[in-house]
Amino acid sequence: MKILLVDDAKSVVQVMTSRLSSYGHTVVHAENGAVAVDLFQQNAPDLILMDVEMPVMNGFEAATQIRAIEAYSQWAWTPIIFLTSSDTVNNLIMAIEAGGDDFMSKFAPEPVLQAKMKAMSRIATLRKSLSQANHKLAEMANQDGLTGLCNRRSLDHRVDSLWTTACAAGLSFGLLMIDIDNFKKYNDHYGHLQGDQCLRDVARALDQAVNSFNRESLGSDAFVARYGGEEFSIVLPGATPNQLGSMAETALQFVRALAIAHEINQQWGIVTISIGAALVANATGLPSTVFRAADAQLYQAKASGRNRSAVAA
Ligand code: GH3
Ligand code: MG
Ligand code: MG
Ligand code: MG
Repeated sequence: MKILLVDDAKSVVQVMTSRLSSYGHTVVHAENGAVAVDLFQQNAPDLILMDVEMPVMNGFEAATQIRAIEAYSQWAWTPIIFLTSSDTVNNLIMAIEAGGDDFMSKFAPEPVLQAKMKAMSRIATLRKSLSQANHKLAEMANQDGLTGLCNRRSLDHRVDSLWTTACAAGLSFGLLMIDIDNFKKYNDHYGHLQGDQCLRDVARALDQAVNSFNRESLGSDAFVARYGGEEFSIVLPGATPNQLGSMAETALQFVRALAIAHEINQQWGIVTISIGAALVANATGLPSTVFRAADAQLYQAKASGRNRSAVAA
């Protein structure tokens, strides 16, 4: 484990450091609570051993500050064991109230320290795998299982937040609604498994189109999501009308360049998409306005022949 040892008494630090190191742990030392809070942020330790009485900032105050910092990130809870010279009931209560997890005498016999460190190592290992699993779950909850793009849930969430920012700052907001042409026929002709593969390939092409757009329009943070079925959305926060049109053109070309055979897609013989594009110059009200406008354009693109984009003037 990486242990943050906080104590102002040199003799205690010397003994504890040599014992903990001999059990295979790495020790980072802070001489008071204020230094401990800094080192905690820099080092992300697995365990904190914290003295109570110290100059500048005592251990209870430092623990309170560390818990306040942890409150900003999910699943963060570093075990804190207070080191005390007196095992009074009052000290125990104060320690738990300050966010401590346990309480140990500085003069505890070595086997006690060793046993406690063994238990803490188990917790540290468990904590790491739990946190990894939770991050993985959070990622999966926002990802479309078939294509790996942002899913609808994540799209709604990101649009809400970007829209709020755009409204507050008076920024523009662009949206492309994309629909694969004659995809029902594709499934009927080639089967659903190949249909799934086609969706993955189109998703990857759209993602590459967005990445290339972002590289060219420096600082742009456009992203693509699977809206549902064979429909995708590209969100363009802060876009200009030119950028909106150029993003639509790039997306059309990237999908055409895949050259996926689709014998019964009108005269083209390959998979194509239609795009409806809309832009609000000054975001205000609800984002559904721009979704409706893009949908209306998508309808136009389909009605006027497919394999093209229609951009709201
Ligand atoms: P249009 O050019 O007017 O958009 O015609 P279309 O055939 O693409 O549109 P329609 O809405 O009639 O059909 C969409 C098809 O997309 C029907 C549905 O089976 C298929 N689809 C939706 N989600 C999936 C999926 O996850 N996998 C596969 N293989 N097909 C899907
Ligand atoms: Mg002290
Ligand atoms: Mg559709
Ligand atoms: Mg379609």
